[in-house]
Amino acid sequence: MSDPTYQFSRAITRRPAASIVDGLRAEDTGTPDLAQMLKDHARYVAALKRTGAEVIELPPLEDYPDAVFVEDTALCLPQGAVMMRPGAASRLGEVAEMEPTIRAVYDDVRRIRGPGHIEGGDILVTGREILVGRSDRTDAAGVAELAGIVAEWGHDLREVFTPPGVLHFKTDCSLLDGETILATRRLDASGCFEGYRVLHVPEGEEAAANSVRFNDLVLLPAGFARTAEMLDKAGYEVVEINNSECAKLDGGMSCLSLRF
Ligand code: CIR
Repeated sequence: MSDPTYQFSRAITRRPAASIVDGLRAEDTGTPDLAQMLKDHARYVAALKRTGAEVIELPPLEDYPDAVFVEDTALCLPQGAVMMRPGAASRLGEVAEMEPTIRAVYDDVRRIRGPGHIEGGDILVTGREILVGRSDRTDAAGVAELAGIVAEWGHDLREVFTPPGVLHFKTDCSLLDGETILATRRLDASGCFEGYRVLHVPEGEEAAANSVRFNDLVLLPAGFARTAEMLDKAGYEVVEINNSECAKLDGGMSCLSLRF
């Protein structure tokens, strides 16, 4: 039987726009290079397709510099999809840009209407529940509104906390299978993964925690040899993808797609 937490037949991505240089970032570590980002993005899309999935590739949106990070605009579940309400004001308009694509593939589409905020990067769907990390982008009202919607579809939602200074909950963790999570020690120390099997990214490789399990592959940002080796030894098929340019904007592997 297929496991909806990591087995997907489709994904949605959006090509980065030239305006990516204006993307949000916590700290300035240099201007992202669009040409390099486009190459990395193409490799990312190719890896998704390699698993046999269909990838809906959306065109760049110059008006929204962060629109390449599509994950933050929606939550895709087997029963339906929920349009998010980003906490970053400059990203609110990305949701309306995504909605027609979601409506084309889902019959049941709900919306977070507010006043709360919530971004997809703070949501980890596991085999037993939906974990949502409160963060600077996701507040209690946003979590509560989502909890009400997913309860109708039979999902338990648990509110957890993104560590201070970390953009999103999934900046520090990813799902490897329904019961296994790749996480930083700092996030696991909060106790939010009790009862799960947790693999810790080695010290100094915290940025590798934002990976994505997509069918048979784990897409891992390149340059984290010890994490790659650990996952390989644990039996996962790892594909390393350069993430240097998205990393300048606090983005990683999960942010670049919606998967369903
Ligand atoms: C932002 O600050 O919103 C973007 N520069 C990065 C978003 C990354 N998205 C994600 O982790 N899901």
